[in-house]
Amino acid sequence: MGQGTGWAHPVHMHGHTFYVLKMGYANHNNRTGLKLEGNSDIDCRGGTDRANSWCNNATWSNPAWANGNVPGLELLKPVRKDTIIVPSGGYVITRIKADNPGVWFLHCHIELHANDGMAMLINESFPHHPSPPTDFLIVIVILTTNHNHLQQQPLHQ
Ligand SMILES: [Cu+2]
Repeated sequence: MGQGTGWAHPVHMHGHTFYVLKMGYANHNNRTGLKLEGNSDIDCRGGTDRANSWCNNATWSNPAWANGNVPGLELLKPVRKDTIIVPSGGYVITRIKADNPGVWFLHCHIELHANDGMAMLINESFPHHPSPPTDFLIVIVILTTNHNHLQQQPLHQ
């Protein structure tokens, strides 16, 4: 959406399969197939108009859709997947049954995108994680591209 539009993203989730409840697509020219604008269900916000926004603060255009009150959800026979193509200028609504404790990676399967930050961890196991020891050593790894090597800096808390 917005400035970042142009790519579809094969988003993959570890630890689960998910149910696809709804997909929204960009508006296209029916004759040429060219994309005209992103799906109007999404408000990119971010203090700028849609064309100049990176859509990093998105919400539903219709505030009545908040809290899962989205019309048109397929709740009876949703498709089950572990990867889905999120269309350029569109969106996908999924849900999981949180019955597999762990910290699960959710990411774009285009490696460049995942490395650029299109990835997150979903923690469904907070109650199962012990506290770290008080003398736990934290190591920060800094990857430098100009010298093509790793630097490690130990950091004590
Ligand atoms: Cu991607």
